[in-house]
Amino acid sequence: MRRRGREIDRASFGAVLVASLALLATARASDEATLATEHPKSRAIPSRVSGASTSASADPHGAVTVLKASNARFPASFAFGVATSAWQIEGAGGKRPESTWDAFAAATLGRDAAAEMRRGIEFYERYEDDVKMMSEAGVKNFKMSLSWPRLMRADGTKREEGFKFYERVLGALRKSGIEPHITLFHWDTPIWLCFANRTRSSNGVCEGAWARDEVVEAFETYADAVFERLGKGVKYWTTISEPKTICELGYGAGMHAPGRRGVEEQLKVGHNMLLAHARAVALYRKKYADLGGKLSLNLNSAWAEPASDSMDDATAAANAMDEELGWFADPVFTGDYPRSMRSRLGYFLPQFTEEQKAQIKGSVDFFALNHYTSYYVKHVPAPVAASQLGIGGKPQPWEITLFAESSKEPIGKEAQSNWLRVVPWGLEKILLHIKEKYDDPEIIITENGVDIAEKGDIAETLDDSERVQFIDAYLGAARSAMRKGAKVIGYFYWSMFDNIEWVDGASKRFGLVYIDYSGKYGQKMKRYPKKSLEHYSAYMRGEHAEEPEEPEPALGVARENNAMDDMIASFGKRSDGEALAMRGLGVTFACVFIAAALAKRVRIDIDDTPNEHSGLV
Ligand code: GBH
Repeated sequence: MRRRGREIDRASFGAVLVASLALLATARASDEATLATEHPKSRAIPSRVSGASTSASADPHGAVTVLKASNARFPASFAFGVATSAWQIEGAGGKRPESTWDAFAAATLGRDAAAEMRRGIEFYERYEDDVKMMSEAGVKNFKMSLSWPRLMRADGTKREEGFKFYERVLGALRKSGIEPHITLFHWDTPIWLCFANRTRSSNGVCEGAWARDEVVEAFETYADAVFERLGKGVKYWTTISEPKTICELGYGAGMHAPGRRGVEEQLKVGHNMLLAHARAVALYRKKYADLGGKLSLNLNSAWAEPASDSMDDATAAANAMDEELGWFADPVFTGDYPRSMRSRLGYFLPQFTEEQKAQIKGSVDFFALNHYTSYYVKHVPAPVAASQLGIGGKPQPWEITLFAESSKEPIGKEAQSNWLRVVPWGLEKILLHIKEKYDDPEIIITENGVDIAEKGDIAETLDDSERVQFIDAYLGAARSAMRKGAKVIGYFYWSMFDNIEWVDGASKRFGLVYIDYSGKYGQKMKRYPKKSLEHYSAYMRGEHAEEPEEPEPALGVARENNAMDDMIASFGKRSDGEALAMRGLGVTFACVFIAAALAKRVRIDIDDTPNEHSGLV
């Protein structure tokens, strides 16, 4: 009888275990719904042509699934925030001296337009109300940049008025329990950096700014002043926002300030930015380590998807990722530019000295990614005629061309800006690419957002369901990458407010909050929350946070004994193993309990020596 009792015990245990595992698997499957059903199935991108060591595998874990937004749950520690930048919101209040953007706007758009842009959204005057609005919306993390010309004079002295302003802003944020994430430089170069002797030349044309070597030291002096005066209590810093955009548009294509055009110069500018970044980080680590902040630089990159299954397109896409992301990410992680860039750009690409390499390598504490969109990449043999360039296509000597359309279909729905296609699965792919290629760093998505054109009246514009869907879909994609092992620790929506969208001025609207630019002076700039603010607030308030883990029942089973974890983990994908194992362990304990209870009851029916099997488990 005793024997029979034991057999039933085992059978019950097995049955309950199998049933529980099946339930567990079903629960997981229902978490994941394919939101973007028509994304191309993943294609592996081979190693770079020139034979650099790591391969840029697009998706090492098979097809991309995007977690359905309503189901997306984030770890309680995940940082949700909103982003802005100084020139786009502050305005020139406080007698802010001129930056290259003020001069460029005046030169290209005319004085009236430039004067409007110099008002920003009047954050300088209205910051208290704006911080209050953020606080009420549940904002816990605020990414802002500092205006370099507001803080430093040409002779290297500090502008007190500027520092006082940011002290007030940081004070207001602190009082509201909002964590500041500060970017030292988001495109608004002091105008004095344009000129050799730091005074304006007679024709006023910018003679270099970031192309001039002295910028590196000027940036270090600026960073030093900021760390010293504003560094206390600031835990997250980035030095330079989107060096690639500044190089390509400001110094390559001449479409952004300071409006210069030159292939060689843009590479030189990128080089100086890397040197300036590394110097600022080294300075912080040496002089301000006790402040305990983490530093990085914001790298923007689209995801480059091969336009076809051909080897040529796959290679072109891998090269495109080297230029989109590797141009700046490779140096800060490995100490030098991607080999594919070196082999194709040759002497155009400057060299680092060994000492510089050592300083640049490892100069980030986390990966700060700005990501908005994805493109198809087709192989186009150089030289490329300007007319052949797709959206985002690059001038000579790049052979990479990015296309918003494949031969058959657009890669995603077009936003208000034609460069921005809504492609949530691209975010998952780029996060996994970063994990694979840059040794699994912690990643903060420091910008992601969408612009939507103004509709008939304000009420209609405020009803921005497309933005709500965008946020859910992109966050779902981020969560999906996290489930596959990417260490994403934060996400910032760009932007909290509609703002001055560089050359496009007030016309492009990325905000969670609508700014009314119309009306008479004195009545303008009123703030109206959009539907998306309320929606995103739920994330920021923690309503999408995962339930805390159940405490383990005290059964005297040592946690290190994880053979069962392994077995259960093997039911999921390898990279999901750890998360699964944690849940699996809980289920296992439950199974064991149920099995023990069942066994006990059965045994009582068939055998009346109840205490004999008490050592079952
Ligand atoms: C962000 O960059 C900026 O950091 C932010 O200031 C800005 O408000 C936000 O974009 C929205 O535009 O004109 O076809 O050559 C995002 C990365 C890189 C996207 C340059 C647009 C230009 C495409 N940007 N890109 S095109």
